[in-house]
Amino acid sequence: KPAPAAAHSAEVGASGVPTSGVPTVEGFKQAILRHLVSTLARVPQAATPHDWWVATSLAVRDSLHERLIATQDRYIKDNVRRLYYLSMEYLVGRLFESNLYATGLADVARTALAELGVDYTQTLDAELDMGLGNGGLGRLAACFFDSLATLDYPAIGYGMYYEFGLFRQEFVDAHQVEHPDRWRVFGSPWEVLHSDYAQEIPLYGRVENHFDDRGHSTPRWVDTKTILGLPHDIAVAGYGTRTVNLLRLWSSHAPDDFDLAAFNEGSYAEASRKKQAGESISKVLYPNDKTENGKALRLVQQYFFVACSLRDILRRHFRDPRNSWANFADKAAIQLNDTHPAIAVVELMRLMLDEHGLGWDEAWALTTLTLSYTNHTLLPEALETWGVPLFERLLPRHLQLIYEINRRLMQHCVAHWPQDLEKQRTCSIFEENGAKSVRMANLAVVGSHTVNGVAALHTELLKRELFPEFAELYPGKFQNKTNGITPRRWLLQCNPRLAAFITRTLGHGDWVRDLDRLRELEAHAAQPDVQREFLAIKRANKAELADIIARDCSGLCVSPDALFDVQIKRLHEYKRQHLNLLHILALYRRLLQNPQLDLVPRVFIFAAKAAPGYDLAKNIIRAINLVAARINADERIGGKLKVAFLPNYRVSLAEKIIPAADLSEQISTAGKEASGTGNMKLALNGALTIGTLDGANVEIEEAVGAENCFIFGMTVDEVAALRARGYYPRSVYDADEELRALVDWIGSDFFTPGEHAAFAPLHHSLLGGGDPFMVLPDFRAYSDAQQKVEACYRDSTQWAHKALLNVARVGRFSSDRTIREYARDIWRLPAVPMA
Ligand code: B1H
Repeated sequence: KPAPAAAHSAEVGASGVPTSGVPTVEGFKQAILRHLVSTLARVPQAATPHDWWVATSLAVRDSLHERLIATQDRYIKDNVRRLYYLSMEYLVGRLFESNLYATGLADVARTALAELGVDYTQTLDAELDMGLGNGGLGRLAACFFDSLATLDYPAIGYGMYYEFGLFRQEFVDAHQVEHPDRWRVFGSPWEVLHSDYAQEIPLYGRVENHFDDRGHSTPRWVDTKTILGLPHDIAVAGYGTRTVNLLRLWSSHAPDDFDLAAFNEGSYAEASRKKQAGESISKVLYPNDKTENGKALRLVQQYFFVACSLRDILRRHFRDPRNSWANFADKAAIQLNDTHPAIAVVELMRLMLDEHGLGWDEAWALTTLTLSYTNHTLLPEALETWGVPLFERLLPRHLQLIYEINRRLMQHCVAHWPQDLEKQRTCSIFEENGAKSVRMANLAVVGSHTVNGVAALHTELLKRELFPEFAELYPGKFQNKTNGITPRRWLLQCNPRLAAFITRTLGHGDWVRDLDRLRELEAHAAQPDVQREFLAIKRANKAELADIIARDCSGLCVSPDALFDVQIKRLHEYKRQHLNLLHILALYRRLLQNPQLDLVPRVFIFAAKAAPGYDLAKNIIRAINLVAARINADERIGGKLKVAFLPNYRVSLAEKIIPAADLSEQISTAGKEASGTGNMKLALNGALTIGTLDGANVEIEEAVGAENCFIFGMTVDEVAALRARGYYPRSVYDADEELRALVDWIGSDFFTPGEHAAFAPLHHSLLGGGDPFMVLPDFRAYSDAQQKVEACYRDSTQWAHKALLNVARVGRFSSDRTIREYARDIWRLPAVPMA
């Protein structure tokens, strides 16, 4: 008999922390079983998939945390410059596989689980998504952290530890119904609570002036209430490196002495009610992607997590005797992910002025040397403003400081535009029309050294349309940083067939850390065997998705040979899911008029959540669901059209849809989608784009070539010109007979027998409501582009060639490229590779 294998391959420890190497299969099996018994008190025979998932995750975490400690030790020892990323949202999804890949344990774990008789897919499907974000903005933050660790950049992500992430969506009678997302009721193996880093945060109260002997007054923020912040740490490991960074997410609590008086008087219930108020702050993620509603709790959330994070940053800085305020800006770069954390401008000033005794000029210099701000949208309804009375009640001292920041800003503006009151007014942090309010975007621009947009077109519009005065006032402050996606999750993990095929074809797997190397695929894209294999992979992925559609869409049966036409994103008018719906209706109508019509069979796949208060978005969901029911049941069209609306769109579902997509719908009104990132994920997985010249679509067309995607519709300038001329949907409607029939159809009871005017909100938005996102004038161009798609898809060789060229040419949309640019141009952040 051979000697039993060692549990670990030997390895030298770092910084006095014993470090084990990658465990052997045998060692890993033992670790799983040990966690099963010691943590879960389970025997293997009784273990559920959830138990196996926890036990395996804990075994992975052993390696993860050793590396985390080693990384952080190194950062501390070398007193490195760090990036601090402030974001209200991290749409992480599942961590099981990404941690397996990052620790190099993927194969070991697969074998170990197999030898234990445990199903791998069932195990990873036991993990609930960490859905602490709404959509693209939150997912971008998650991709950035994958890249930051992979590229060895020292970074800490600060955010909120929501008890409930984005709601779970269900369809009942075709309506969206929301349920709480109880993602952590059973706990999470990925997090660690560090109670010694708790923070106490003041809120409410009032400002008092205290006069010293010489009559100088100092303001004091008094009679505040205190909220306790607890940090929950989640390790984020890089791929192919030993660097492990941290997400530090804050949960809110009432302090221990929350109301001793009430408690001692026996008012236990009253005391615990106050405790609940303390905990409510981090209870739930606001689900209103882009629509601000001025709710006090949301501002409290923003301030709470910013205040906790800045205190944590200062604690870390001053813990090192080598540090002082003099080198603060050398050691910290703080990025604001949209305006949600913009209160950081003021809180950092307040900490320096009121708690550390710095003077205004020094404090302002340090603040603006440290902070930078990313803008993610031009939509006016998403630009945050808070009423001055609300500010006064919650953060009275901050309001005072904003007045002073604004006074100095206005001096600058008056000096720059002595005659132009309008420009001065536009730059003011205060909106004075009607109820006075604080404009967080202006605050963020003024308090940052750099402001960036998220795609070339978006940044141009940012400078030209949203902030032309600031662009003039601060030349050089505005930059572009086109978004990206991590190729680890969005190709290697989600599409193992395509990933293995690429590695085989190129003869290496270096593309996983250097996505530009996909370019080498170009040389193979015209080879028939390569094209055949690509199509076989796509078909296998589509067959898997077909099973999911059958499971999640009440048994709906779709053919993997049909064209899978995919639109997956939040439901918003500007994203124009209703333009897609009009096209579906057009095909259906053409088929009813001519059952012999030779159409390429298509499956239209949707997944989208609507903000719970967004009635029109919910009406569009209902319309798609009811049209789907009607079309899917209509035997006259011989199964040529199917419509599947998958419920509960989330990261883990995206990972199953994207590898199976043939066509990627990116059809927003030009100028409205800041970037888009789903467009990149779909192209990377070999879907062709049908899209407008909006957001990053512009750069995708540039990268893949106009002949390898389907661009249609009005440009930003054409949209503006039509708007200026005066746009009347009625005139487009009158001039296009087919379009007229389709709009009338939506207004009829055809899809809702017995229910009158079910789609009235949608119908009204298209016609009487002025069609604000210009769906009708883009319809004909869209329909024509779809005919080109169809013709191209019939020639599978040609299609495969184009799809392969898409994969080969989208390397620049790796978030590794994006992060390198931020590190170089905005953060001035050196990488710190672990030995
Ligand atoms: C994006 C948001 C957003 N832009 C407010 N703005 C939110 C705004 O909860 N809120 O209050 C939540 C989200 N999200 C998206 O960011 C853009 O629409 C996409 O085009 C872009 O790709 C993504 C990442 O930059």
